[in-house]
Amino acid sequence: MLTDGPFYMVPAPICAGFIYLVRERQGNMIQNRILITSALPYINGIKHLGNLAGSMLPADVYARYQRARGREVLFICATDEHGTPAELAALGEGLPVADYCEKWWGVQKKLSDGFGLSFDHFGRSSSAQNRELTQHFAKVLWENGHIEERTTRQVFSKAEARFLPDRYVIGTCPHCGYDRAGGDQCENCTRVLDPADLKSPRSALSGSSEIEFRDSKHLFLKQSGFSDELRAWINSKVEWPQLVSSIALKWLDEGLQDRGITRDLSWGVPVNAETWGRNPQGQRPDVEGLKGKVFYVWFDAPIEYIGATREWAEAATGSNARDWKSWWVGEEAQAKVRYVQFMGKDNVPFHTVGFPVTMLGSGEKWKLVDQIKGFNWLNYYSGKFSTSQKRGVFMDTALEILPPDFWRWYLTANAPESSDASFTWQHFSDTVNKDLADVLGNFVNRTLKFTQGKWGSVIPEGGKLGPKETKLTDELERRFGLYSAFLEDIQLRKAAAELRAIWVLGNEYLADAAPWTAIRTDKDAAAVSVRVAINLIRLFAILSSPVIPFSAKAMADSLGLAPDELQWPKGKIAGEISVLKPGRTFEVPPVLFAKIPPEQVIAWEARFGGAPA
Ligand code: B3M
Ligand code: ZN
Repeated sequence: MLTDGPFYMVPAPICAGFIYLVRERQGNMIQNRILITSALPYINGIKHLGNLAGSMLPADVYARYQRARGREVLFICATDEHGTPAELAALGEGLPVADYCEKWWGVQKKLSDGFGLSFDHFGRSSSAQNRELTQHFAKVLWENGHIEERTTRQVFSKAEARFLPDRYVIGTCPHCGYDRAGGDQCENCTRVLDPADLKSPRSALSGSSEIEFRDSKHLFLKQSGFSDELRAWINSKVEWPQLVSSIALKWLDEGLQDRGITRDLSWGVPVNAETWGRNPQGQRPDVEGLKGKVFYVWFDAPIEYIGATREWAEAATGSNARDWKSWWVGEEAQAKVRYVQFMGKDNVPFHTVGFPVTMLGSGEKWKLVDQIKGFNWLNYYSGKFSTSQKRGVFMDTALEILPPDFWRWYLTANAPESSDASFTWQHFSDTVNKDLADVLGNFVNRTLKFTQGKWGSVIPEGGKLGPKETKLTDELERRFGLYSAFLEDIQLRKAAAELRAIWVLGNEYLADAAPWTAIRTDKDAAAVSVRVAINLIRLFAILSSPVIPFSAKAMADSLGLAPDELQWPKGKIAGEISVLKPGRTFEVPPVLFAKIPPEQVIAWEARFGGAPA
């Protein structure tokens, strides 16, 4: 089913059967460079497991898989640093906002390393590269006539003596009636809003409804003119998950609104209208009126995907020189790059409308996204994880209490793909105890311990492969095909289920071959089965590496595997069970996955709060 060539077939399960989609082709071109971006975590504070599960982790699993397949991958992430929340959080910590961002970038970088998130670059949206790109896009959009100046009424809070950014105005959503809708977006119905749309507006900072609208000059991106082009583009993306296309199309169906892209703030990318030329109507921008404004955080944040690529390229020197443009712009990028984005569902509109309009309106050949993997919410029990209320498990505490692979496994196997998912401590411990400790860990440890006890730390010789092994490799072949196909198609729950089923095959094989019994009567038969089982450990290390890279490495290290012995299977799986030959030594690793005892679950429930009352 899968081939190593540039074309491969992806089974997409529909009803009872499969349809096969051919990937990596666009026209006659082969897209064999894979650009992967994860939604950019906002700078303020430590991200919770829901953030991790809905963008960074799945993007990492996919990046690791694609690298394992030998494809050229560029995996980009960054902190999203502009906007009022950063300003306010910095104020709260008594730090200048630039220092605040520097500090929290460091914290987030360390945590993402701790989880094994294998970004090629983890950048910062406040970088010089992003500033320059953002200003470039604004200039060409203006000169092409896609940006318009408008005098808008802005919310001014008398109590705070400042303009209030959109999301710090809350009120009742005009569409669904939710009474805590933000001035930028209603979190209940996901519609994008303008503060002026809200009924009964008030300040989210002080609660004061003593607010007034004042005139202020702002720039608007004329998205409405792109409706038809966007609709045709979205409709051409037959492989987008339904969650993503339906959100994208809902926006178009409601009629695209032009979007304000500047703010009355001090922290952000400055609007430098003095460098802009005339628009098609021959007008110059109102340089005076735009002085002191910055671009809206959602205008510069997606541009940071490009900015971070440039940061990555410019960090390399000499013979390591890297080129960012070939990933992002021009004929080569269009032809050879497959661009995949990962994000939570609330971020979809900005990636299917705002960012594409920025790129298309530039008139330059920027690379648009090919596939968007959107996620539903991971809830904590039946409520939301909440950064502001500190509800749920956060990336730092998660790593303090357990190794990263426990989280990586659970969050992949329970990815909130087709609907929202819920984290509970009981479900978490049941999952990792069963899948990781009982199935995988147990297989590795008992295989190596038994072998060591009978033959020493050496793969034994003797015996021949027979029908048991044929049955095993036939089943492995089938499951391996499905596993690869689900990873290719970014269906993570299904991929994890196949990986677990592959581990189970190892245990079933051992139970069937029962070397501990066979050894009494037929030492050769016992030798064959432990040799095969040790080869399965190697295969499991390779196949598990996208999801649980740390444990995969521990398994590989116990067998002393060299990089060329850790290649993703290319030919028939049958060949994979005889790679490690008799005479080769190994070490028994320390217990790979310690079980979580029931009393620990109770203790964590008490510490982190269980079901909301
Ligand atoms: N920073 C996610 C959020 O804060 C946002 C993603 C930006 S992706 C360009 O909701
Ligand atoms: Zn609403």
